[in-house]
Amino acid sequence: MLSYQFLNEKFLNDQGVIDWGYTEEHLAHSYHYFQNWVENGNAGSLEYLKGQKALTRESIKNYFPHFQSALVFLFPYYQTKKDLEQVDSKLKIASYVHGFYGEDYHLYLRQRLGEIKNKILNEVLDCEILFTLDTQPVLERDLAYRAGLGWFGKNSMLISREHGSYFIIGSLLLSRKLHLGPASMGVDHCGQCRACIEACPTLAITPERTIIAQKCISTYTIEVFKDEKPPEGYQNSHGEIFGCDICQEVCPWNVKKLKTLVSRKISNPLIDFFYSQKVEDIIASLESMSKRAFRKFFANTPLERTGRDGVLKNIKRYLK
Ligand code: B12
Ligand code: SF4
Ligand code: SF4
Repeated sequence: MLSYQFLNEKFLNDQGVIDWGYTEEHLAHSYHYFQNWVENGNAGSLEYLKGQKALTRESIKNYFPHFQSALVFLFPYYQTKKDLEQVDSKLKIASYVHGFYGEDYHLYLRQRLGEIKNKILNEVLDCEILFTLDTQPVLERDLAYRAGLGWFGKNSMLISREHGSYFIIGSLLLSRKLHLGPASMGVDHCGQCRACIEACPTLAITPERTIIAQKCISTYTIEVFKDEKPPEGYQNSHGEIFGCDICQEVCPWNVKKLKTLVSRKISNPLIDFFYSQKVEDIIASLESMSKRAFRKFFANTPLERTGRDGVLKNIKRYLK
């Protein structure tokens, strides 16, 4: 891990950071892949990635005109993935959902980034700092690539040789340079491997290292709220009813990482609800819950996004 004056390893570990990098480049290296992806219709129903919003992603300066440098942090959830190996269930919820104590990572990691931001502001005066964590118009995998944190895998994940791909990328954008020097870009370590392409049940992975969003189980189970037909092949999945980890599970870089970890007992309300009841009982519990009660029970978890009907839709469509 890099170390820089006040951003030392101990402080960053306390914030849940496993690795971090620095870049002063505002232009995305892979913007043309993104542009082609949108033009070819592969964004599907993800309207927030199209039109003017797509153009913004070319340069961070379109979002933050005073941009001078970025600190990019990796927040891992691989320990949770390891812990979930002990859980035997017919239905699966993607591991990032449980990775931050079951709390929505947008809320949880925003606070962690806030702590890091405060630390910087105590040391560097006259600095404006914005954060980017998923929902801002920034190509975050590209930003992490520019900061030297990994390469773009064939499954389109940003992969680190040391840590695999089970991490969330969160960044701070600064109006000042910290002069940490240029990062060395990640080199492709996929080689001849095609494990992710072959494992994807809905054939959503393209030869251009991108995903056809409308075929991806993650889109269907998290972003599609109405009871639409699922992508072909969904029934051949492993019961993914919220997000999907399949193309990461088979990746040798994650397999290697998980082998270095020891699994622990894991518990949170989501796990207790979905992994310790029979599927019929889960459906019955959800059907007897009002939408309001669902929102209360799953408050601040990622499941609030789809609501009760969205989760029920996914379970029923999978079982059909
Ligand atoms: C929209 C979105 C989705 C969509 C579309 C995903 C996709 N692959 O396009 C859906 C809903 C399907 C999705 C699913 C998931 N997502 Co998502 N998602 C996003 C979001 C908001 C935008 C991504 C985007 O712009 N996609 C369009 C494609 C074209 O761009 P891209 O994904 O950045 O891919 C780049 C590379 O593929 C590269 N590239 C493409 N071809 C080539 C070829 C070569 C040779 C090279 C060098 C580069 C290259 O160029 C692209 C543009 O920079 C980002 C957050 C953000 N603001 O960036 C999170 C993000 C990508 N998601 C994330 C996560 C964790 C997930 C899931 C694992 C969640 C889950 N378990 O269900 C899955 C993974 C599915 C997958 N294999 O990608 C993380 C990824 C972390 C990582 N290690 O890479 C991000 C970065 C959020 C975050 N802040 O951590 N996601
Ligand atoms: S997340 Fe699942 S459906 Fe989407 S590309 Fe990966 S394996 Fe395929
Ligand atoms: S499974 Fe293989 S091809 Fe796919 S991202 Fe991992 S190393 Fe690359």
